[in-house]
Amino acid sequence: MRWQRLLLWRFSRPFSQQASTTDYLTVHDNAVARYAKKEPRKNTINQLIQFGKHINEQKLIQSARFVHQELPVRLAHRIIDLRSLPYYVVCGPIKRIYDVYVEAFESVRNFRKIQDSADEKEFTVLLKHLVDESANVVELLAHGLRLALLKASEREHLDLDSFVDQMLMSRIGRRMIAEQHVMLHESRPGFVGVINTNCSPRECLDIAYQECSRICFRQYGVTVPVQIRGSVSTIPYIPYHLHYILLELLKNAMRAVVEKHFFRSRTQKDLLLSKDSLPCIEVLLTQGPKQVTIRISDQGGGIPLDILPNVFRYGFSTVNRLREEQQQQEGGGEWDLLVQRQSVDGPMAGLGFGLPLSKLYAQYFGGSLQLVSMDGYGTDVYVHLDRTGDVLEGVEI
Ligand code: ADP
Ligand code: K
Ligand code: MG
Repeated sequence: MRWQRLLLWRFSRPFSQQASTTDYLTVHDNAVARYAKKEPRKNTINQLIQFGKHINEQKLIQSARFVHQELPVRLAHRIIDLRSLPYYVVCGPIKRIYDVYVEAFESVRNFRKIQDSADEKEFTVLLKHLVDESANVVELLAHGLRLALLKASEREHLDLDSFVDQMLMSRIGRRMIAEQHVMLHESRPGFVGVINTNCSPRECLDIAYQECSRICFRQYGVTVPVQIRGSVSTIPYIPYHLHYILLELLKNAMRAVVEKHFFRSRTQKDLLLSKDSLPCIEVLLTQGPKQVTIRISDQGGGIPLDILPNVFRYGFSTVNRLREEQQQQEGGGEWDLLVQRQSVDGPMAGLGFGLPLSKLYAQYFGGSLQLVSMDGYGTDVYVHLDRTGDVLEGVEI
């Protein structure tokens, strides 16, 4: 039975339609094995800035050559990882990710040697295409994980967290090197590729707050005020990494505050009262010689002790649980109506990737993320970011 499944798994790979012979698979397998033996070449933010500062044709060709060699190495490790998963995990959405990776691996690997500007331009088009193709990998992973965990409950204890950690850490890196090359073509003031040489945590916070307020208002019909204290200097950083972290943390904080202080009030009168008296989310910005720290404190009631060990697990969310609890209670009134508006895949919460993925983004360039819950009162999250730009990129390739 097992070998039949393995055969099915092997022969259902893409390209098997184009060359449905074992020859193709052997060539492909050998290539994956060969690339997976190579070590990745990591960079620091400062090295990337240094390289891309005064960009010219020759440097673009050099950059393209780097990506041309580096992407298949990083992809090969993940392809091997995906193959080591149990068969029932790799069907459905995770199989689609596997196909995307194999296709990316083959198309980059088979791209001709980059010798001149024409090659470089064509390669850049391919990179843009690959970045677009992989845009929904996180959603696929979340979906695949849910299905796998459902199936696994009947079979065995399945812990995919470190696998997902590696997948996503590697993805952050691959995206970064691909987009860095693509964006080196565009000159934006203050930017070298995707890196903002003077990225302002305060500005990122303002932007994330505005976006979060919009999402929160759409979801609950109310937003939570934020009070910001302290100031920090700018850092060389990739703004979308910081944006992801701040948006996810603010969403979590706002959701907790709204659910504790707003929806728990039962009557219309209470609702109107509590709308204006929601406790602020407090953000503190500080810096030391090597790090910038952002602390986000909310008074959303903290995290119950039985839930706390799970919050950094991929796919873990209390969104469903709340809905179930609510359905058990009679006459939820306004609360019922508003909870119904909250879709599981909605942007406010529910995917269960916010905390663990924010932590990965923080760690990618040498930072960290810690959560401290004060049960019954609120939650503090500390984000530490390197401000030197001298830390090598992520631990996983
Ligand atoms: P999601 O927000 O999609 O549920 P996250 O990974 O962002 O996934 O968070 C996981 C869970 O941790 C949340 O569902 C919530 O129960 C809990 N949590 C996270 N941040 C807070 C917070 N600031 N206050 C209370 N609970 C929180
Ligand atoms: K989670
Ligand atoms: Mg969240």
